[in-house]
Amino acid sequence: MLYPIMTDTREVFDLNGIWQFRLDPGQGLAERWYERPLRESVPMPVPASFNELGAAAADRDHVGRVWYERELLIPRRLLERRLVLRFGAVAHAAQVYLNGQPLVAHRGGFTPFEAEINALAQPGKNRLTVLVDNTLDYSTLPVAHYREEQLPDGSRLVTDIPNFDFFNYAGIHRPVRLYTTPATYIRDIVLTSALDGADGLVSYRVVVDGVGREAVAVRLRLLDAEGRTVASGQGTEGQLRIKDVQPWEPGQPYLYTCLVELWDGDGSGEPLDSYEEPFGVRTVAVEDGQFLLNGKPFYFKGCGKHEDFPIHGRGLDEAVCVKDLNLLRWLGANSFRTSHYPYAEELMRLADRLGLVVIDEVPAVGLHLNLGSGPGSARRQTWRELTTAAQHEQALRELIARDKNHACVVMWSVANEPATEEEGARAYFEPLLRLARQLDPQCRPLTITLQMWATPASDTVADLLDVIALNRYYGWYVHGGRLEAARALLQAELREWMKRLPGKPILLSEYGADALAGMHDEPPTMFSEEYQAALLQTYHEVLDACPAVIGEHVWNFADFQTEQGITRVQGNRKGIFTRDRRPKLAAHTLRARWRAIPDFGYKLQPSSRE
Ligand code: GCB
Repeated sequence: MLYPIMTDTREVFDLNGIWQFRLDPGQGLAERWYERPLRESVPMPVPASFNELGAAAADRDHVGRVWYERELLIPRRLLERRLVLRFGAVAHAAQVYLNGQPLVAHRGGFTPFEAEINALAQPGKNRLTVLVDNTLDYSTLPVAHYREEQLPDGSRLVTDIPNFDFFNYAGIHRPVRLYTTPATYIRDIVLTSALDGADGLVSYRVVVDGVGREAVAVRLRLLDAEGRTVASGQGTEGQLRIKDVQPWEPGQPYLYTCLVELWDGDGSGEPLDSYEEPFGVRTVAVEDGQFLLNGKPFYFKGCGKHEDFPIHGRGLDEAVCVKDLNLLRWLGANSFRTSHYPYAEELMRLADRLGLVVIDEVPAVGLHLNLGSGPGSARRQTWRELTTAAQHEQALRELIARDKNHACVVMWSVANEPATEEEGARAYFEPLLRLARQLDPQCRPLTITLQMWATPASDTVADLLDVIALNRYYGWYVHGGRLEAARALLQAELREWMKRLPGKPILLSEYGADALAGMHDEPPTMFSEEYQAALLQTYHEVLDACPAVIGEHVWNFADFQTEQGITRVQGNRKGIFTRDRRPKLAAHTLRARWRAIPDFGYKLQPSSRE
C-alpha cells in the first residue's frame, strides 16, 4: 500500500486537528448516532489516544465504543478526481461513515486502511463520522481478557485487562488524510534489490488500477540522492541495473527514488499519474549462523521500543519519533524492534533515512494464557481457547503490504512471546510462517520472540525460524537480585540452544531490569539505576562469549505506561531513558559499549570468541 504523497498528479489534504468526540455508554449504534451531528461532544485531537486527555478515570478506562466526527469540506472540482480517505491507524476497530452512510470498516489498530469516497461525497460540506471500538478479546490482536461482572451493589463492571504489558491506548492514532489520484492510477510498487559486484540490480513490479488501466504505458526511472537518473525502464515488470551502486546500510543509509509514471498509450502529453517511492539497495540473508546485511555479518545493537508518550499516549508525534531515533544513534545503537505492533509509517520512513535497522513486528502479543497475567491458576490450553488465527493472517498481510519496500526492515517478527511450548503452537505458526515467506517479495528472515518457558527442551517452533529471538529476565523475574545466578542460567540456556539447533543465530531480543530514575544503591539492589546497569553488563559478558549470538536488544528504550498492577509503578520502568527521554545510568553504560562495537564483523574479532 502506497504512502500518500503529493506529486504532479496527486494532492494530499491533512484532516488532522480537533475533531468532535463522544464516549458511547452502549446505545450509540442502536440510536444511530452516525445519522446526525454528534450531540454532547467534546473536542478531541487527531492523531492521539483519547484515554488521558480528560481528567476522569472513566475516560481513561473506557471499554467499548467511542465516536469521532468532523466536517469535511470538499471543493466541487475535487470530485472530478478519484478521492481517497485514508487512516494511518485506528485502534482497534473502526467503522467509518460519510454523511451517515457506511463507507469502510477495518479491524486491527496498527495498519492503514482507505476507501474511495466519490460515491458518497457531495460538493461542499460533508459529515465524516468514525466509530472506534477499543475492545480486545481472545479473537483479536493483541489479546486481552474481556470481562463483564456484577458488583455486590448491583452495578455492572466491564474490564478488558490486557494480556500484554502496555497500556491499551485507543483512538485515531495516526494521520487521517484525503488524497486524490487520477482515474487511472498507480496502486502499488514492489521493489527488490540485489548486489552484483559493484552494481545494484533492482527488480520492480508496478500495479496499475482504474479505468483504462490496460491501455496505459508505465515508465520508470531510478534517481540517485541528487535527483540524477541512474537507470530507466518501462512496462509493469522488469529489472534495472545501477552502475557503481551505493548500498543502504547503517552508517550510510543511501536512498534512491523510484519514479513511476503512467502515460497515455501513445506516450504523448503529460503523465497521467506519477509516484515517487524511496528505496535502498541492500541484501539480507541468514547463512552459516550469521545475519548478513550486504553480505557482511551484522551485529544488532539496540532496543525494543513502544509508541508511548505522556498525554497523547500512542498517537503519532513526529517530534518524539525524531528524538527517539536521534537518541538511539547517540547510544551507538544500529537497530530496534517495533515491539509489539507495527509503528507509524512516518517513523519507518525516518528509519530508512537515518539508517536504523528494524525488526518489524505484527501486533501478535498476549498469545499465552498461562503467563503471569492470566486469570486463575489452572493450566489453560492457549491454542484451543484463542481464535486469533484469522486476525493474525490479516495483520501479517497488511504489515508486509505496507512495509515491503523499506530498506530499514530486515526481519519480520511474527509474534511476541506466544505459548510455543504448548500443544497446538506448531500447527498455529507453521501456516503463518509459510504465508509470510510467500508474501514478502524480499524474502526477509523470520523470527518469533520466545518467552522464558519456551526453553530448548520445551519450545516447538524455533526450528521453523531463521533467527531464534529470546526474551530473558534472569536476575529479574527469575532469581531477582542475583546476578551470578543470572549469568550461570543464561550461559547454560544459550549452550542448550546451540546444541539443539546448531548454526542457528540467536538474538537476545529482550533483557533488562526496572530502574526508578534517581534511585541509587551500592552494592546494587533491584530498582536502582546501578542494578539495571550491572544486569546489562552481566548479560553482555555472556553474550560476548557466545558465538551464536548475533545481537542484543535491551528492554526497553524508555519507560512506558501499562495497566495498573502491583508490579508496575506508574508503568514499566525498564527504560534506559525515562518516559520523557532522559538517560538513566544504563544509557551511559550502553553508549560506552555500543560505540565500541562495529556494525559488521563483531563476532569475528578473536576477543569475542568463547
Ligand atoms: C516481556 C514482554 C514485554 C514486557 C517485558 C517486561 O517479556 O515481551 O512486553 O514489557 O517482558 O518488562 O515484563
